[in-house]
Amino acid sequence: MNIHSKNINLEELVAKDNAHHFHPFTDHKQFHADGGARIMTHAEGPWIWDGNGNKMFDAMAGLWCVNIGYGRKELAEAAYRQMQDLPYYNTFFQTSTVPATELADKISSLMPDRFNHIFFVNSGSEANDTVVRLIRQYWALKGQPDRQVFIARHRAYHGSTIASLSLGGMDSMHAQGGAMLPGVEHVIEPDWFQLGGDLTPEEFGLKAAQAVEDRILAVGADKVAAFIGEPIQGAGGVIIPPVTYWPEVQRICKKYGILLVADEVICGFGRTGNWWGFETMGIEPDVVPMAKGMSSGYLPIGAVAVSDKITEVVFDKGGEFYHGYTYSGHPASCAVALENIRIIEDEKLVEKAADMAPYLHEKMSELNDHPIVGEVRTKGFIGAVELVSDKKNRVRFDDLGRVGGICRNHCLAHNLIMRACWDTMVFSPPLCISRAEIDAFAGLTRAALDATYADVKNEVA
Ligand code: PXG
Repeated sequence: MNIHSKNINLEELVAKDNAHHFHPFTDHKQFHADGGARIMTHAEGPWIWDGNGNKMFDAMAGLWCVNIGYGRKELAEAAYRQMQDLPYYNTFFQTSTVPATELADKISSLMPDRFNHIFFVNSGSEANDTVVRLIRQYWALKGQPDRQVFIARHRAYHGSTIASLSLGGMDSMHAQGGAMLPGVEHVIEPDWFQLGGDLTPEEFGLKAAQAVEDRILAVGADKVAAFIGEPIQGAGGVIIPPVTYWPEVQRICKKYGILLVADEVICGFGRTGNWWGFETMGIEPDVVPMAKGMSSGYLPIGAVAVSDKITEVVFDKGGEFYHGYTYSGHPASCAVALENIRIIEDEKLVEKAADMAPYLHEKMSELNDHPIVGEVRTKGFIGAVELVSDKKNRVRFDDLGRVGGICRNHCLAHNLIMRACWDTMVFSPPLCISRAEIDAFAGLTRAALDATYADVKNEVA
């Protein structure tokens, strides 16, 4: 490994960061009181090093995105080559670049036949803003301009721009910044562990799907544009729906002629053991926003795959669609995404992840014997560990998120990076990890759970 950031002055960097860096999703008062940023310097495979030389297992693959793992020079070389040829040109006004065109063709080839057009963006948030504008335009062109409403779920995460935030179902985010986009309705999330009560998962899946139909009827079916959902909700706590849920939601959308949007920003590019989460969950979407694993996070890029049903209307009747970004189809990002996809295909990373998934499940499920673990669930290479005070009755600790925070800190102290979504510990490691690395991950998780248990023992039933 050729480390260019080895000789940094850590103290000086942290001071500069405290003085000038406004971080996303950060309580700055707390952050500065805690001593400031952990500066990451280099990484290889699933391992990442900080400025103090700590080698950490990155069970989050960055922010659910570094699917091929860190340190793949081929991607750096693809960007270098492209930047020498053509660092930038736009894709507006009847122009394109070699990698943008090649990537549209490639992504289309990875999807079901009906997805023949790919709109490029720079992030998952932009992808979902594009979804809203495109679908509303589609219905207007179809002569049904009243179809404006999007149905989404509580605890969904679709991004942080106004439209994508409005689609998301995070109450704490909605509480900041005033009015949300009108015309978004939220229904219950298919989270059996938290909301299932005495129902079986299968019964609860049908109940959660019924909430979609109830809301369609309450709003008026002729006013609903689309249902949007992550095949597996990520930031909401890796909510893997019961098997009954998605087929029923699909049936309901078809019944009322409502478009279905599968947000593949986390689930896409192999995360669930197939190329797409909609394959894993048996969904037939009309529109598919994607990002993250598209370039494994090496450069920012996202896209919206649009099915023929929609392009036929929008292309034929719509004239110019007044939408796009300066960096839509950025050539360097497209070149990197193409190289990322080449690696996933050539190294059969999706197939390998599917083959390795039962082992990941088995090792992590061993944690089910732990006194504060209420459930371990996984699907492909995404999963969660539920922290509870009473295993038998699925009872949470008081002050939701507190024990998750304690556990996350113990993970970090054990050189393990896991996210706490309230009291749900979540993981989505790179797809390339070995059995030995899974063993190491499960071992570190148990150590962090033991340390957490020691802190909260007197609260456990
Ligand atoms: N859709 C889904 C399903 C996502 O998970 C976005 C859209 C938005 O993507 P961008 O690229 O605009 O961030 C996401 C992003 C977390 C966390 O804390 C998760 C995301 C982003 C930031 C933090 O788990 N997911």
